[in-house]
Amino acid sequence: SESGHDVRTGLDAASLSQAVCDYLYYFQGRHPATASRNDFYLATAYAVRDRLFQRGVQSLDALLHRPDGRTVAYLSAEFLMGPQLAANLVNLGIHDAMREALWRMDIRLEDMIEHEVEPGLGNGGLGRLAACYLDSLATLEIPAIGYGIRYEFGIFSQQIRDGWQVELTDKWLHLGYPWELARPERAVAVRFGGYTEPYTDEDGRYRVRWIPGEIVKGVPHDTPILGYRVKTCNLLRLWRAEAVQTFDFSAFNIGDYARAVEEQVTSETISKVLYPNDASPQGKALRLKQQYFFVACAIQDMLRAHLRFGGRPETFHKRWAAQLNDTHPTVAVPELMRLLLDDHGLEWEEAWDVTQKTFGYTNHTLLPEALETWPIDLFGALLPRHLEIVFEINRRLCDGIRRVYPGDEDRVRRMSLIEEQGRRSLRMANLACVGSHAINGVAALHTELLKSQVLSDWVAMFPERFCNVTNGVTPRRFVVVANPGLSGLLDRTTGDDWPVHLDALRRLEPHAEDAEFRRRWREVKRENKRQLAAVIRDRTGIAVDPDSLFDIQVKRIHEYKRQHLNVLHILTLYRRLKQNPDLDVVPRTFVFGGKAAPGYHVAKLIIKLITATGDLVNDDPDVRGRLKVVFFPNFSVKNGEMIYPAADLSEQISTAGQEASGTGNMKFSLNGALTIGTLDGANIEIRDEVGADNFFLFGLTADEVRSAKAGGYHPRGVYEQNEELRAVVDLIASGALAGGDAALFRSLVDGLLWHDPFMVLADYQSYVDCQTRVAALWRDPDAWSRMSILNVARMGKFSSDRSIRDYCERVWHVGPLGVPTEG
Ligand code: DL6
Repeated sequence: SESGHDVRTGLDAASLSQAVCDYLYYFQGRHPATASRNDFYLATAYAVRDRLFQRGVQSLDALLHRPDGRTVAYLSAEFLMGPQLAANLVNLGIHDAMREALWRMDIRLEDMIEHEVEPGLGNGGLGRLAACYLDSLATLEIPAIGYGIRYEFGIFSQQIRDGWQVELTDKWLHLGYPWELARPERAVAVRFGGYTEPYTDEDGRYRVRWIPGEIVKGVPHDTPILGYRVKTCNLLRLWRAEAVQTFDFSAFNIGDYARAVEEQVTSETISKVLYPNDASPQGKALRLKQQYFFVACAIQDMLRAHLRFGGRPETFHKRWAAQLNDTHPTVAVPELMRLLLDDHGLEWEEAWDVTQKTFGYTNHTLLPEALETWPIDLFGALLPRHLEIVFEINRRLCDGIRRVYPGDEDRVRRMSLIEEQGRRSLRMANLACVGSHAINGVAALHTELLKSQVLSDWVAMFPERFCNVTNGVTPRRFVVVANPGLSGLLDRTTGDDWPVHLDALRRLEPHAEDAEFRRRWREVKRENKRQLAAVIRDRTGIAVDPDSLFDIQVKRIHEYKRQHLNVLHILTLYRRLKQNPDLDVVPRTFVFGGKAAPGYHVAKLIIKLITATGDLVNDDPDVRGRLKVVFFPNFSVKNGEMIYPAADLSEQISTAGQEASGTGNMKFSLNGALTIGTLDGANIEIRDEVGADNFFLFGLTADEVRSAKAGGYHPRGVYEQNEELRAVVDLIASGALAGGDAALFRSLVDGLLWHDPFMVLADYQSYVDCQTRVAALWRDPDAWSRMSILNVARMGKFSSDRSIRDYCERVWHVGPLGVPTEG
């Protein structure tokens, strides 16, 4: 109310202003006159959080009153949530009210938003997808909890020094993280190591108990996840590892202070840091400990809730639908079995039925190095009881295979949960497949390749388990929050329901023919580019022209994503200009961003190649500023929100068959960028939707890549037969980009010439030709805008709301639960 009484719940500027003031005074002990920017940011966040928790309590209450529905548990080692303030204001519908509230205190909301540090608890696509899905689950009013790890240090923060990536520790908790609430009273115990022993229970049944060697406490930290303009507020519950006994007084009393805190230090190590590898897991014991830690916490939490509300162990699956986000949480399968068998006394068949009905498994990559395996000795030492259960699952699985395929021992070997070659190891993807009732890939092509290649044996035996769910992204964060200019224009043109009915953007189509509308469309883009140019100037010192074509590739740095193919094109243009400085080229700003795994040398060298290309090109007098190459440091969700809206051209140029889906491709297109891309991942479906005429396609197909490789691909031959390619590769090899040091990029060049596993040279000419078509279209601004408008108009399919509806229907069999208005 205007009187300011609704200090915890009011949504008007007066209440909000009062709430922020109260927090400053009574929670932080600050006077507005002396409060720092961080003080104001925290007070603002707390005021918003009150309104979230109010809805969270109501949502839980609604759930309690209808205890028969299923709740989704999204199990994920990564959640890349991004900044929370602006997104929560938008979802609450109080962005303007809060701006006004702060303005009354002489504070700019933009400064608060800018000040926020994001929790980088993920590497890339997989973690960000989990965050988009939480947003959609809440928006669709589906009861859900995201379970994961509260890493003290998330993904490293990236600096560029002398053109190289330098990793700094991420300090997201440094100034306090106001969005979460620790719930120490909800802590659970997690056991590791030790041994098992058989015993006979009072009914004379054979049972097993696990005597652990170590016990760690998992403390939940809850972040409320509010849907867009609905009352449903779900939870992200991240677990922090702590010592059970934080202080060993017996050790302390005899003066051994160091040993007294030792247990605490080792326990807390579990949730200390996110492994910064995007697609190739390190077989580190600590990583397995992390995986079991959060999964054990989650399953205990789920089982506790189920039993508390009157459920029985054998109906667990009727309450919970649990999704395995890749294989990282797969130890949940033997963990649920263990609890049902050992703690609740179910028979094997019954426990297995419950387990399979509970889990679904999403695969996110075909890269062979990403298929997780754990050495049996390591797994058994850490989880001795789980290993026994895995062996029994495997025994039954192999028996089943032999029944269906008598004599086919090769098949048994391939499908076995245990890899017997070399160091015996446990194949997590096979465990996920056998333990789940549903298995899905993340785009149509990816699912097809999974079915025909990596998991073909599983398809043959369990065809009914397989389905596709193409990824999606949340239009709230990636358009409403990130691109207010475009959002306003869309609201005015199509009505304001598109953030929750993205198909409504189809209404834009007729406006593509309206010259005045196209002019306004360009104005929005131009303003976004102007803003990005200012930030680029600020962070890199490079001046770029907002009127040039912004050609952008932001994503993890990986050979299969082929940032170096992009560089070959840039150097091609550069050489043409050197040969003829008067050549009429389209002025372009090439922006790259993305992190390389710290141990991935080639990826780090590619970053150096990009920055070296910038050094060569940016100030060359012959170029006359027409080409600029920028490496935007520390790509993150927050930086992405600035970058996607400013793009003209989206680079989605992975080798066909390699990118499972991609989601950046969707974020760009939704913000009006045109895509240059291969027939890979979700690019294929994007092109199907926007129309082949509105998509710049190049390169080999996945089939062609396979046959080219089977037929003996000779990249050296491609190089020798293409004069321009040869000149560009020679330029890199010459040391001209490395101050004359011909050795610097030698390994990269040799890799391309002699192996080129990702077909960079094979796709070079097709890519360069396609870029020529891009340039030609750019010269016709009306044609470009028309295409850009049609791209946005036809992106409805790629809302994560659609993906979540698909999961609900095909995998989880759950429906929405509305929260009553009065609660
Ligand atoms: O499904 C989300 C995302 C896809 O869009 C990307 O194509 C894919 O590379 C990514 N995978 C990972 C690494 N996964 N593992 N394991 O992030 O998933």
